[in-house]
Amino acid sequence: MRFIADRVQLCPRVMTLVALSKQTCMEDAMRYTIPRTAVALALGLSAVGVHAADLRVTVANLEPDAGYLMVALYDTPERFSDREDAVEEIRKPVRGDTLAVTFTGLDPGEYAVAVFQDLDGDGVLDTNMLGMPREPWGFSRDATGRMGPPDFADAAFSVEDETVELPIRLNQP
Ligand SMILES: [Ca+2]
Repeated sequence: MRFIADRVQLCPRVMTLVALSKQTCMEDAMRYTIPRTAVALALGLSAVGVHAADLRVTVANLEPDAGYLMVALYDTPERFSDREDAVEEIRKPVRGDTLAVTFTGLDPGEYAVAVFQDLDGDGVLDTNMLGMPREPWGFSRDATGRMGPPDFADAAFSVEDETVELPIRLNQP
């Protein structure tokens, strides 16, 4: 609400929140935009009319300040954990031991996330001769498989029309 109040002060000629919903301030149309979610909150609509949602993945137990965090998002059991079939993959340099990434504009549905920390920066999850990870890894709902990745159903969660907060704790090799 503070956010809206600040913008109203910046735009004294804007008299109603309905006007704000047009996402522009009359005086500074190029400089200030109003996020849809802020408008929805201001109007008490709680994201009514917003069909896409965001997914915020917070990954803990990283090896501090080493390599890259790789977060892959999947939406079907058949394609789960094959990175070429991911809906989207985010790569982010690791700073500290906890890191968050956000997938935006997701359609409602069932999703699962696979994560690993690419310590050597070669873009792949290093494994030993038995196929066991040699770099930190994890899945949504902290699911684990026996001799490979878990089933999609064990890692799956629902996305509807509100932001989903997903914590994942990495397993260390
Ligand atoms: Ca690697």
